[in-house]
Order: sequence, then C-alpha cells, then structure tokens
Amino acid sequence: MKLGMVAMSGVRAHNEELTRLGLTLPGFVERNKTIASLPSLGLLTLAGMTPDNIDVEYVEVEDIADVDELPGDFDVVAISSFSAQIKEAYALADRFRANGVIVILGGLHVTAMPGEALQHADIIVTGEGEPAWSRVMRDLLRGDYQSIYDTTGTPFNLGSSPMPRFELLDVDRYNRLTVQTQRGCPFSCEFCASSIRISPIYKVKPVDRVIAEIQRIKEIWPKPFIEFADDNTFVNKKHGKKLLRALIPEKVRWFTESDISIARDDELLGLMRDSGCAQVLIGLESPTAIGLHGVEQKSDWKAKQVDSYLAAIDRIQSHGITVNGCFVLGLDGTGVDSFERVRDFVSESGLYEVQITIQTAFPGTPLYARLRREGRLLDETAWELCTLFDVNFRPSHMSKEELEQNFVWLARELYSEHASRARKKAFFSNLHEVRQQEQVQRGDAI
Ligand code: B12
Repeated sequence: MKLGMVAMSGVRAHNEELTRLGLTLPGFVERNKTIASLPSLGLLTLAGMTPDNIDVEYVEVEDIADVDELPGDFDVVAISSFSAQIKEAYALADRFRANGVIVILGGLHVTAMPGEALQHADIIVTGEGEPAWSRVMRDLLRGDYQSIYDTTGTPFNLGSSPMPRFELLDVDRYNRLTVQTQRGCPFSCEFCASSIRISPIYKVKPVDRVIAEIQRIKEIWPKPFIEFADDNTFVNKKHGKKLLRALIPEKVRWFTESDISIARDDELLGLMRDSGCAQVLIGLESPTAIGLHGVEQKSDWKAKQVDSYLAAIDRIQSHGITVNGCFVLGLDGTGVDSFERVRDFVSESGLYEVQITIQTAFPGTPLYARLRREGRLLDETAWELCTLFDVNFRPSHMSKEELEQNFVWLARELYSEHASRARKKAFFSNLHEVRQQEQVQRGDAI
C-alpha cells in the first residue's frame, strides 16, 4: 500500500490591500518568509507510527490551482489542513477520490466540522490523530474500515509520542523545523482555535522525547533552527526548567510561544537565554483592559495582566530574549482608537517584534458559537476568511470597513522599514544599557 501524506502549506490572506502590502513592507515580507515554510508536523508524526509495510511519501501543496496532475501514485492519501484552506483540501480530496484513491481527512477543522468533512473523505479522524492511526492503518490493510474514528474521548499520552519522520522532508526547503513539547493550555481564550480544541487538558511531552526529536533533526540538519509548535510552553515552570537544562548542550537556536507569566521567573529567563532562545511569542492581545475583558473565560486572566505588560516585556528582553508581542484587532468593546493605541504601546514597550491579526471566529471556538448566536457572523461557512487577516464577523464598536482599513493603516505603521529598524535598534541599545548596569553592580567597571 502506498500512502501519501499531503500537507496544505503556505500562508493566506483575502484582503487584497493587505496581500499587496505584504509584498512591499519589509517587516511583513520578512515574517511571511520565515513562517511560510514550515512542514506539517501532524502528518510527519502520524508517518512515524505508520507500519513499515506501508510506503509513505510526504508532499506539500501550496495552491491547488497549480496542481495539474495529482501528486504521487497513491492508494491512500492523508490530507491535513486548517480552516483557511479547507475548501482547497476538499477540492483536492474530491479529485483523489474521483481517481479511486482512498482519502483520510483529520485535524483541527475536521474535528470542528465532521459532518462537512465526511462529504469529501472516505475516512475522517476527529481529535488527536495518534490514538486512531494504528487502527486506521490496520483496517485499511484489511480492506474493512470505518468512516469515522473519533478520539475526542481518549486523550493521547505524549509519553508515547512517535518519532516524527523528519527524514521524509527535503530539508533544503525549510528555514526552520518544528518540534512539539506540549498540547493544550490552562487558559481558555474565547477565540483560541489551536491545540486546546483537540486537547482540552494541558499536557507536556517528556523532556527526553523532545531532545530525541531534536537529535533526530540534527542528523539531517546539523545546525537547525527549531520552532516549538506549542501554544504555551512554560506553564509548568519546573518542567520548563528541566527542558531548558536539557536543551543547553544541544546548542540550537529556538523560538516558542508562551504566556506573560515567564517574566516573573528570572531563573527560567536565564535558562531560556542560555539554551538558545531567539524569540518568544506572547499573546498580549490588547494594550487596554477594554479589549481584554472576557477574552480568557475561566478567570479573566488576560485582563488581569495588562497593567504588568510594560514591566514584563522589559524584564524578558533585558535577558537578551526578543519578544514578539501579538495583538488582536477587532476585539469586542474596542473601537477605531484601538489601532493608535496598539501603535503607541508597541513603541513605548520597546517590543523587538510585533504581530497583528484580526479577531477571527474559527469553527469550534466559543467565539464562533457566541457570534453565531448574536447573528454577527458575516457568512457562517466562509472558511476561506479564517486567515487571521480577514474579517468574518460584525465588530461591536466599528464597522467591518473601519476594521479592515485601520488594520492596513496599522500594518503600514508597524512594518515600515523605519519602524522595524527602530524597534531592533531600541532592543539592542536597551540591552547594552542593562549589561552596563550589571557590570557596574558587579564592580567590573572599577
Ligand atoms: C506550524 C504552523 C503552520 C505552518 C505549517 C502548517 C501545516 N502544513 O501543518 C504554516 C506556516 C504553513 C501555517 C500556515 C497557516 N496557519 Co498555522 N500554525 C502552525 C502552528 C504554529 C503549529 C501547528 C503544528 O504543527 N501543530 C502540531 C501538530 C502535531 O498538531 P496538528 O497539526 O494539530 O496535528 C494533530 C491533529 O490535528 C491531527 N491531524 C492533523 N492533520 C491530520 C490529518 C489526518 C489525515 C489525520 C488523521 C489527523 C490529523 O493529528 C495530529 C497529531 O495529533 C499552529 C499553532 C499551534 N501552536 O498549534 C498554527 C495554526 C495551526 N495556524 C493557523 C492558521 C490560521 C494558519 C494560516 C491560515 C495563516 C495564514 N493566514 O496563512 C495558514 C493556513 C495554511 C494552511 N495550510 O491551511 C491556526 C489554525 C486555526 C484553525 N483551526 O484553522 C493555528 C492554530 C494558529 C492560530 N493562531 O490559531 N501554520
């Protein structure tokens, strides 16, 4: 049996002005180049638990309009995709099926919309892929399979994680590779469409397994840059420190996502620096409590942190770790003044890097359910708008057009060559000052 792992790849935006801007603004171009080339870790992971008697090939499809001939000579294909490209994934699946190829679909969108996905697949897997994969493969080999394998009630133990088959990749195509150290998040943000939707409980992968994955990557790429495909790496500070200590001898540069609480732990920050952390991405979401109220649904945690943002960014960056602060525009309660507030906060904070996105109602999220109830979704199944750069709902305190136009304005302000350069310069001069102060305190200057 020949199995094709087909990853939908590349980045997307429908907003034409923004797409045009993306081609010209240096900050935007740089960020897009960095993230656009990442492989599907989900498929590589499942490839790692596929029996040896099945031939596996990994293929990436960026734009189905470019696919004249279907890739490979497969008996079965497993297609991965997120909401933004799900319609393209369905079109591809339909073509494979018309050619007699068995199609398996799974992942975040399929878990949120199983009925829809089933119309384009022979088999769907909802929830995490690992608990179902061996059964799916066994049933396929026997020629007797089910149409739905639902793992939502059987959480996967990351201690049994298979080794992703990184060797299936043509590594020259990538500027970084991903490793996952955890799934889920202890917080519950209304808009979050990430791993919490398939793994409601926060869980970590044992340190030795993470290190084994990095060592495997180093066999095919001696000095890799690692992006942790995590949502919130350092929730458990004790585990985080253990991971960081084990990372130090690996001598890799890495990037991850975390919440702001890391700023309160100097030992953790020191270990992050010593183990090669190049950047940590933090969802600040809004510089004002207005936008943050109600975002985190368990204890309004995000709104409670906003007063500490400036000091926290300063603390993290003073350890030589750059912070990529993420802001969501169009949050309920925020109006047209929110764009200037973000711009001003970014320059006041000294953030090295910034990411702005538009609030997006992804299927399966509490936000989607609420906006649907309130009749505020512009089109309930316009999944192609789930790009984080397009508007798929009616904002509460501005019009859709105001949100779009001001977003483009903010992108111009933040990603101009001048602004990007000023942020980098400010980071290094602050760091220089911190180092000098430390020297004086230690008495080195005398
Ligand atoms: C790496 C990454 C990318 C990469 C690689 C994408 C790829 N081909 O896999 C790139 C840079 C290309 C990318 C692009 C985009 N991304 Co992205 N990305 C991520 C990131 C950081 C990590 C994903 C990951 O590797 N997870 C680890 C793996 C192991 O988990 P997994 O993929 O969910 O797979 C598991 C299950 O879902 C399941 N499974 C998955 N696929 C399949 C397939 C089959 C057949 C089966 C059986 C099971 C199965 O089994 C796996 C093991 O349990 C996440 C954020 C995060 N921290 O998770 C965002 C994230 C997935 N991206 C997101 C978005 C919005 C985008 C873009 C739309 C951005 C844009 N404007 O272009 C595009 C979409 C392009 C597309 N291909 O559809 C959203 C998706 C939300 C959603 N529900 O759709 C996320 C969650 C971030 C967010 N802010 O919310 N992304």
